[in-house]
Amino acid sequence: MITDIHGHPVEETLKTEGYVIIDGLIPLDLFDKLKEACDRVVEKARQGEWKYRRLVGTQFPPWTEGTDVWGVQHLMHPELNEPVFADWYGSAKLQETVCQLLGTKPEELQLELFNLLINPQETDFDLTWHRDSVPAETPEEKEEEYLEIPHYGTQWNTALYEDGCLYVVPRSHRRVRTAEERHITIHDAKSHAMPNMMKVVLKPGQTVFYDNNILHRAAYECKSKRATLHGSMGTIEGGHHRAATIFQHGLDWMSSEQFQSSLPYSLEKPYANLLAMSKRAGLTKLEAAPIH
Ligand SMILES: O=C(O)CCC(=O)C(=O)O
Ligand SMILES: [Fe+2]
Repeated sequence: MITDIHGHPVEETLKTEGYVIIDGLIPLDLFDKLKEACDRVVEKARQGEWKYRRLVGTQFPPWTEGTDVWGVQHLMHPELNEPVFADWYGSAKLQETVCQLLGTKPEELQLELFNLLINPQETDFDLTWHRDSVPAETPEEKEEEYLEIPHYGTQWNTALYEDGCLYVVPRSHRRVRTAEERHITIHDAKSHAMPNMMKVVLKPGQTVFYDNNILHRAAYECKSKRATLHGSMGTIEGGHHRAATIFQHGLDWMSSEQFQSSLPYSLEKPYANLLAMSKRAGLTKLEAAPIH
């Protein structure tokens, strides 16, 4: 059984708190290789050689404006030619953790997003308080409805260097916003005074899984090096809603033979499950419109 840093079963903490911190999901022999691969892809993204990147000034996809980079997208893209990313994304303990969190079996896992969050170079950059799949302006009744939709997936941040960028409001993931939270998310979205906010500090090698509907924001500082692996995996039960969340990131490059043949054995079934989700959603490409 996988437990969190306090010795509790991970799925229980995630369910009650909306986030859970776990040690040791990077095998020791991969740690340095991941750091080196990150340095290379960060350099390519900053040089503009890698065009799939998140740019300062824009929070949600698509990222078309700006030059300073805060994230590198699509780490498993065959053109990046860094197989260590898929090796880790498909590694045994990570898969076991995701299975335990989702209450599912390895053959039912779905391959999804794998990106990198980094420090910008020119200016600090704050993301606004948000829930990933509920826009701030959503009226209360709709918000309640959206929060009931099961995710059929989970997402995580794994820090390669100490990371104190993420702030969350514990236990906010399944209830509608209070009047004050609602006001902040709409009118003062970069507030540093959100009631009950908590800074999530990860030591190198620690992972936080968080419900993507927990109220959260991030503060990106150009002075402290950040290279935090940011991934998600789902289960075969994900429906149209999951498809919209995942495919808004533009994953059509994953339909290539080259990508398929680059995957380790442990990701073959999760990959087939991703393709099956896009078919069920009636998509002809692994792409969908932005949610925000
Ligand atoms: O930078 C982070 O840790 C969080 C990023 C985030 O909230 C997002 O990409 O939606
Ligand atoms: Fe987010």
